Amino acid sequence: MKVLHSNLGNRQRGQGHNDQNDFLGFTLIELLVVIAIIGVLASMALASLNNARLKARDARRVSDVRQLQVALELFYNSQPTPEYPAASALCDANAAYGLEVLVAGGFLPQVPRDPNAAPNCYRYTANISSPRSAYHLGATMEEATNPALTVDKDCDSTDNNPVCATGVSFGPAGSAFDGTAAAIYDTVP
Ligand SMILES: [Ca+2]
Ligand SMILES: [Ca+2]
Repeated sequence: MKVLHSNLGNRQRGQGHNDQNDFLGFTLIELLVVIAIIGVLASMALASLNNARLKARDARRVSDVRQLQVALELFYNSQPTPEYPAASALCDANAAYGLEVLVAGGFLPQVPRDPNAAPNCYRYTANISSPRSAYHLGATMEEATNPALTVDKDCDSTDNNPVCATGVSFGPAGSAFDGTAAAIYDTVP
């Protein structure tokens, strides 16, 4: 009985030892694989999340610009002599780039700003002749391949094609507000 008990104890210890080896072998190899897989999946999920956020910000930019366009038309038609607001600053993330009058006139609850922090901003400029009959409004997109960029109104200071209004002080060729510059979503009346 004593011998049997001893053998049983040895077998149990031996079995425990083997299980421990198996268990350790399993974890050391498999754990590394699992960690690597989790790492890859996590980085993929993070990249996907960042991309979704980027697209959401660009969608908001297009929406903001269109909302501004509606308000600009309401302002234009409300003036004794129809005209668009004068531009006070091309790109000022802290000011309302000349469009505070849209809020003061009750055409907008507030002037929308770029969803990213300064120095990102929407850009607005109007022709300086009176009455101001044309403007150029734009937002810088984060996604260079955003579909909105294929249907926007690209134009710059040298562009005389029909979508551009003569007399509007667009940014010089190659500048951040050059309508043909990459990733600027441009609109005109
Ligand atoms: Ca374009
Ligand atoms: Ca453009």
